[in-house]
Amino acid sequence: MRELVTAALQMGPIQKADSRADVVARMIALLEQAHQAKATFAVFPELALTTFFPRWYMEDQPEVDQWFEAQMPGPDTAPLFERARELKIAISFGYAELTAEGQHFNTSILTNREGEIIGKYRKIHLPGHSEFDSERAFQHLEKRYFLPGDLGFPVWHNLGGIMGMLICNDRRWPEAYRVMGLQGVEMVTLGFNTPSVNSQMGDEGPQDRLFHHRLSCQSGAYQNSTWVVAVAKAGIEDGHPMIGGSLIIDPNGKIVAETTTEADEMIIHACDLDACNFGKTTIFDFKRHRRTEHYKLITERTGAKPPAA
Ligand code: CDT
Repeated sequence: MRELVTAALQMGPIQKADSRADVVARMIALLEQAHQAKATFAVFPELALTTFFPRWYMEDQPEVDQWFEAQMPGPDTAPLFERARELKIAISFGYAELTAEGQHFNTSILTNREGEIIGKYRKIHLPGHSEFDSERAFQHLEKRYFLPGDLGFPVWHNLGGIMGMLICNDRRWPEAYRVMGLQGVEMVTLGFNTPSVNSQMGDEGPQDRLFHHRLSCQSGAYQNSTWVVAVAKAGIEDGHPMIGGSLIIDPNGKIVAETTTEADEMIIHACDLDACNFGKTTIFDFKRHRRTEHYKLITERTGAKPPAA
């Protein structure tokens, strides 16, 4: 048994006017709750430090850059790292990263229990669009503000297991889990900000959005025999609702914990990383069963192309 007591720390809405200091104080309060419940690993959402700013169309680069962190930890986030180090809780959270070279990424980091950053992932599947789209009920401008991640899908030894990260829309792409599955991943963390309504199809509301979210995360877990810890930023940000439904999913694809609110809320589970072994050595023993000679199109072709009639 390799038990990792893991807390998914869902965050309620962050309004445009909320300061980083206010948000970090909320994150520390959640971390204290996780510590009380004996967690040694705590996972926060995508873009945990700010409102989901890609819903706002901006043309002025300094205005855009105010949502980004040029340093991690920086002056605003240092207290979070400090408290995590004192409590000996490893953490993972998402933020908008501005590099020294001026590149912008939607990023997530992973620390050890000493508060040192040991892993970084930059979101690869950026959803949405790059120009103002008057056809949509609201904007989703991730392709405007971020570059696609350039670090691949790495995994890291941490906390006695093998860990990887995805960010939000990545969870809908089976290739993302599989690349980590092929490196033996045992726990995938992912933060998300998912609007409660499809901006291009008003009939698709929160129940459908939650259904697709669970479907994507549960199948990723099952098909790679890994734990998945999916954590929302939820609730209404400046009039824009987002789903909750933070999940801890076991390597069989079953949900073992799920949030019930759209506010700051903790769910926790003692995840036995050895529970990954059965699937990895039987039905999803990749070495024995995968037929890579038939998978070439996966990397050779991006868009679907039906055969000639
Ligand atoms: N943050 C993020 O990736 N959200 C997307 C919304 C997709 S609709 C443009 C998601 O997959 O939940």
